[in-house]
Amino acid sequence: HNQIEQHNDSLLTSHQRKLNNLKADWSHLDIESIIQKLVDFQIAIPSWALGTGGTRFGRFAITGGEPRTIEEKIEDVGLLHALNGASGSISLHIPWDIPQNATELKALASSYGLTFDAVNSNTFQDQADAAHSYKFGSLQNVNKAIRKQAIEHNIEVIKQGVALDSNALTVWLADGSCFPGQLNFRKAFENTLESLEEIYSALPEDWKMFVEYKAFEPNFYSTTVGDWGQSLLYASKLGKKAYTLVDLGHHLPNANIEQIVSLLLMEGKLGGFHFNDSKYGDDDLTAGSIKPYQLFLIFNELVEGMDAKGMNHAKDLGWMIDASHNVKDPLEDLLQSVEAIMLAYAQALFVDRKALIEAQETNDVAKAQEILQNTFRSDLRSIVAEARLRAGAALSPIGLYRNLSCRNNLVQQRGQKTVATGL
Ligand code: PSV
Ligand code: MN
Ligand code: MN
Repeated sequence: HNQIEQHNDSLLTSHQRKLNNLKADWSHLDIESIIQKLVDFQIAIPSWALGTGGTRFGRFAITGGEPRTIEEKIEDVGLLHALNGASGSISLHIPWDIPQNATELKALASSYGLTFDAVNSNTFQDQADAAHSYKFGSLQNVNKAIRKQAIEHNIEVIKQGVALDSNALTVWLADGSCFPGQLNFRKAFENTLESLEEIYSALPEDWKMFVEYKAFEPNFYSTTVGDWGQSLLYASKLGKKAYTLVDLGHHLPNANIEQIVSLLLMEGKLGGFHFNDSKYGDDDLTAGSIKPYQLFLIFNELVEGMDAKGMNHAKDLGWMIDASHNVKDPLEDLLQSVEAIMLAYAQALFVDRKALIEAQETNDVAKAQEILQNTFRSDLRSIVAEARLRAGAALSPIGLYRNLSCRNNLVQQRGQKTVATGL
């Protein structure tokens, strides 16, 4: 903490100057309440993004000091949270993560100010000790015994999550087909729904189930939860605890994600996000690295829609990152993702809503565009930095991470050739 204070002191004068200019330019806004919203906003870090990433063509180790255990993954997220004050939870993927002593893990997490976000089940890979293979799908499988195995795994994940005080299960299925004729779409849907119903009935009262959709990969002819329409269909049939989860990389090219978000919110069925960015497919690149304007437009709909419904921005949806790459230090990569998400949120909070509604009501198209682009093109980084400062975090998270040689320290502690569990 001393190190954070020293770091902040060294940047304070320049920070203050930028912030004051910004406040003067935007004096019509309630800046204090915007800063408070940014302080409250937390984004969950995926446990699987902390170590070696890769593609189906290969995996390259990170620069060393990779977390080997859940405990070390929690330490890494604790470090991120200390630096940016906005990464207050970790999302586990089971069985890539095998939480053994929930009481100890909770104590460790809370010593870093962390909680456990949604737990993820995994029926897209075969486990060494499993009786059945998921080669032809899990919850959709034509074989009831295989469906049962997948259902039981999900129920086990819920139990693990309950012990960790998590309150949501994310179900992403690789289920689908590779070739025409392989699958009866209706039966696959019905089997999947029936399986999800069994999982749903094992959810505690205050839990949510997130049904994540994806248009393609690993199946390339059909995916059984392939788009937001199918996810919404499952979630609607399941009941009020089931929601659609939007992963930004899971759409067909050029999909209007902001419109999807707006309508899911309208229906009360938007559960949350897996943030990442992409140029081609499910690239899982750093959030905001390719299409920052799209990220802003999504947040613009989120703020508009959540305010219309009186929702709490920080608490009422699941905010998660699902991005990882291995040409960067994963911790720096995650700091960049969180920063991009916070910035897009800040930009959306700065939009002149009243003027936008007026422009929309009078079909003043150019004005509407001006309003959105005006905030998007304004440099709001100092507002996000101010939120970090108030949260006791660093004005420049990556700057401090580098100054303190955090990666080197991890290599010293853990060794050069450590390999994280998981993908
Ligand atoms: C699938 O592409 C996905 O987005 C799901 O969320 C999985 O759980 C995650 O990636 C695993 O990498
Ligand atoms: Mn995802
Ligand atoms: Mn994905």
